Amino acid sequence: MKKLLITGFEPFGGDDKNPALEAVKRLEGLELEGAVVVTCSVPVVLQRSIDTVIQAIKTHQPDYVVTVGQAGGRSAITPERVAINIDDYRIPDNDGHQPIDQKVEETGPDAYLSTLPIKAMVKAMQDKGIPAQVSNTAGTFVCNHLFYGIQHYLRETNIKHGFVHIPLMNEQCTDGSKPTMSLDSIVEGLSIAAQAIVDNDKDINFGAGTIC
Ligand code: PCA
Repeated sequence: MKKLLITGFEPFGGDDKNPALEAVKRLEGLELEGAVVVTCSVPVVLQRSIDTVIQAIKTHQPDYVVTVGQAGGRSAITPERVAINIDDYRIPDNDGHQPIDQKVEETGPDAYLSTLPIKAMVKAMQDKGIPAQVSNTAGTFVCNHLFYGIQHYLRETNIKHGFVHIPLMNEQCTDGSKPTMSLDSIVEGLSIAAQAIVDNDKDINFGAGTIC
């Protein structure tokens, strides 16, 4: 039986909830076909985010790692394609760090690509009626920082990792000014994406690019 570690960020930026953490609580112990899900919560803090996930990897010895965070303003579940070696925080993290134009890893490459089958994940979610898209930017805040840091840590292993951004939950924005999704749909989407990861050693060839 394979193991899939799914991590969820804590609330940040003055919010009292983060859909990533709420979703991860519901996903703990989920039995997929051929894998079981384990989870952990992650502080929205520069280095501690990476240290927390590395510790969970050491504890659980997973085959796959999916790190998940909130992207307020997105209307779909978005597996990220690329992590960049830049911290440029528009707001402080939960411990008050606000790096501007600093590297995540001083000696690391400019970018790492996700090693998850992002297109298979997107197609599986779309096929089951969950809005999903490939994203080509994880931003320059703690989500990108964690995505980059874990890719760097896992670079010489067979453990696959990628980051997924999810929309706000319905109750986080009730005035209609931002797109939202129900927690049930977010959890269903992440479960479908998790199964697609286990089912697809190699990604599928499926057009999901964007034109600016
Ligand atoms: N989203 C933020 C950090 C934590 C989270 O859930 C981001 O996109 O960087």
